[in-house]
Amino acid sequence: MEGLTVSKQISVVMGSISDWDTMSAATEMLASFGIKFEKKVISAHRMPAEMFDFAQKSAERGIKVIIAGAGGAAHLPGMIAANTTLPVIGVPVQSHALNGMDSLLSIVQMPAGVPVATTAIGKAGAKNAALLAVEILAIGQPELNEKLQCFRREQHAAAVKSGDQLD
Ligand code: RP5
Repeated sequence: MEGLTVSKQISVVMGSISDWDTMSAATEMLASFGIKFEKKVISAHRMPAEMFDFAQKSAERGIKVIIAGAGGAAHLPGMIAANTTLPVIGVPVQSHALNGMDSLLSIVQMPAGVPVATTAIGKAGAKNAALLAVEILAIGQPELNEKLQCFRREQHAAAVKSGDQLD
């Protein structure tokens, strides 16, 4: 029913289906906050026309934040950022050849003027990308902000309780 539809606010894109094992950590985190998201494989090198189209049309589709994961010569986050002013969060996927250092440096070393917020390599980075996206959405959304506060409280309690294992 029109008017009740909540459009997808976050787009999670990855350079290859081989990135899904990492990027699913981001979508699981978004789902835990009840965030509507879309997920896509868009390769900067194998699907360049689709990548440009995606980047240029995301804002008008209602997307608020783009999470882009890629490995190796990881140009996807930077090239998306070059074609939109939406916030782009880049996730370096752990590559086989160089353990993700190639991915990290490809994503983080953006020239001044075209930012990509780069997270850690691998699943921790994918989770944090989702949390960063939620934090951006939560600005001016008290209910979502309260969910973030609750997440931090639970994380704190779990960390404190983990010390019991030392007894
Ligand atoms: C990148 O190349 C992808 O992001 C992926 O991490 C890497 C390898 O892709 P596949 O050869 O596994 O499809 O574009």
